[in-house]
Amino acid sequence: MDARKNQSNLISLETQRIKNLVRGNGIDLVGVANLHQLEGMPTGIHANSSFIYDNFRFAIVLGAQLDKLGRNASGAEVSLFMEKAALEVMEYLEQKGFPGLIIHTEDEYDPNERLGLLSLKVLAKGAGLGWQGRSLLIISPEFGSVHRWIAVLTGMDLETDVPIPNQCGDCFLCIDKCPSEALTLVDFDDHPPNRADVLDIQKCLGDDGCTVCLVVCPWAKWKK
Ligand code: B12
Ligand code: SF4
Ligand code: SF4
Repeated sequence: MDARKNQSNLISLETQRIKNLVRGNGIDLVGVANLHQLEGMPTGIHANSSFIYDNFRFAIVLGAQLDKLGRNASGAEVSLFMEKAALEVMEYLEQKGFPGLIIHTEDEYDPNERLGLLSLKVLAKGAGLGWQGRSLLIISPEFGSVHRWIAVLTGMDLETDVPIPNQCGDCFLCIDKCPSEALTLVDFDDHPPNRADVLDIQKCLGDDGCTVCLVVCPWAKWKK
């Protein structure tokens, strides 16, 4: 009994240490998701993604508010800032004997289907950092949609966070304001069955810098 309690205290302590390390690097949001509860999520690796689930059990998800480096900072600068914080987590995990794997902010593993190695939105949602809005973006209570995600996968035992229920309510602004009608209204609580039912990736102007669905969200909070 005592051994089990000690083990659970140790897991709690390690989780707090990692979260403090992340926050100490100026990252706004951090949470932990259990990868095995998310098995089956869409991934850019079609052949065999079992190496992910065989080697890693948890995802430490980091979120940075978009204008935290100032209004003039570019997306690339915010990504670099996040990469540095993620690398420090990797270093900590490696010192403890656990290799890590970073899911980078913008990497695409299937550029035709437009899929990342894992969806950072699924990971952020699993880590209790926000819900998947009607725009498919993750909406956090702290900043709404205006943040960027990065994640570090690990085999180290960690305490997981609790997912947040959807709070879009009667709002449909992202769908109404999308300039290219790329978004379709689909009724879902946790997530829609298919991305294509909600978002037409051919019509979306995200590659050209469109952020309308992100900025119109009433939950969006800018720092300055
Ligand atoms: C490729 C890509 C795009 C493509 C495709 C978009 C898409 N929604 O997939 C295009 C070019 C269209 C695009 C556009 C934009 N993007 Co983009 N994009 C990506 C990228 C690199 C991969 C996305 C991916 O793999 N999607 C997989 C799809 C299938 O998953 P999904 O959208 O999460 O939704 C499905 C699943 O999540 C599923 N699901 C949810 N939970 C669960 C749980 C289980 C168990 C299962 C089985 C399924 C499931 O439900 C959905 C339907 O199936 C990510 C980075 C990353 N690695 O995640 C950034 C990312 C998603 N993009 C982002 C942003 C901000 C944008 C834009 C605003 C453009 C911009 N100027 O920045 C627009 C917004 C468009 C929109 N409304 O979604 C941010 C989102 C931040 C946030 N607040 O959530 C990300 C995370 C980049 C980052 N590091 O911050 N993007
Ligand atoms: S990024 Fe622009 S075009 Fe794409 S879904 Fe959002 S509002 Fe529509
Ligand atoms: S704009 Fe409204 S419907 Fe869209 S994600 Fe934000 S709260 Fe949800």
